[in-house]
Amino acid sequence: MKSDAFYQQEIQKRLSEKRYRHSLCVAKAAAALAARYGGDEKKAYTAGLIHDILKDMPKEALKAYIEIHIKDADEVLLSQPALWHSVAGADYLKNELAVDDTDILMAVRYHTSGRAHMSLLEKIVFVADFISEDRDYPGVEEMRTAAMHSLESAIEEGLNFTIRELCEKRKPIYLDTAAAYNDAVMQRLKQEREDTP
Ligand code: DGI
Ligand code: FE
Ligand code: FE
Repeated sequence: MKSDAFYQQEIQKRLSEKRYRHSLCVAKAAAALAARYGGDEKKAYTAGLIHDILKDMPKEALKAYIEIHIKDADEVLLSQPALWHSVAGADYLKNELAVDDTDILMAVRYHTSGRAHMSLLEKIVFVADFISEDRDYPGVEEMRTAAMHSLESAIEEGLNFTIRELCEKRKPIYLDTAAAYNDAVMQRLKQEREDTP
């Protein structure tokens, strides 16, 4: 593993000004969420910093990278360019940029799709990506409020939003995304049952 200063240079080289700024904002938001929820602030900052490292790689190059390096890529993954940068990014960070921390690699790998049973760091990066300072989509304030309440509520809100958007655009739902949504809802229902006297 190299220093944050090294990774900051590496992302600045590869990303547009806007995407570079987004990465710094996600790093900051992730560290703040880690402080709030008892996570590792340093790892959260690093994971946020590097989560979109391949976001600006041309689509054809990303596709080629996936075909060569990601042996278990399924049909949905191969058909959805929006998912490529996270899957390829984690592989690239591990093999080309000396990232050897599995927690961080998993947080990068699943930051777009989510998955069932995410680790604390995965949840933190997933949510930080939705609420970072540079975000200004309609509903971002509700997401920020949810994130202050619990990571799980923010994850459910985020996935609800993403899945509805995918349906509206007639796009497929990656199975990990569906599983992440079910996991969030089932956890909430279980909690609600326990809270009902
Ligand atoms: O890289 P960012 O823009 O910061 O954010 P991100 O990595 O969360 O990417 C968001 C995009 O990913 C958004 O346009 C929706 C898309 N996406 C998320 N889950 C799925 C998905 N696209 C498909 N096709 N299927 C999914 O399950
Ligand atoms: Fe991303
Ligand atoms: Fe991002």
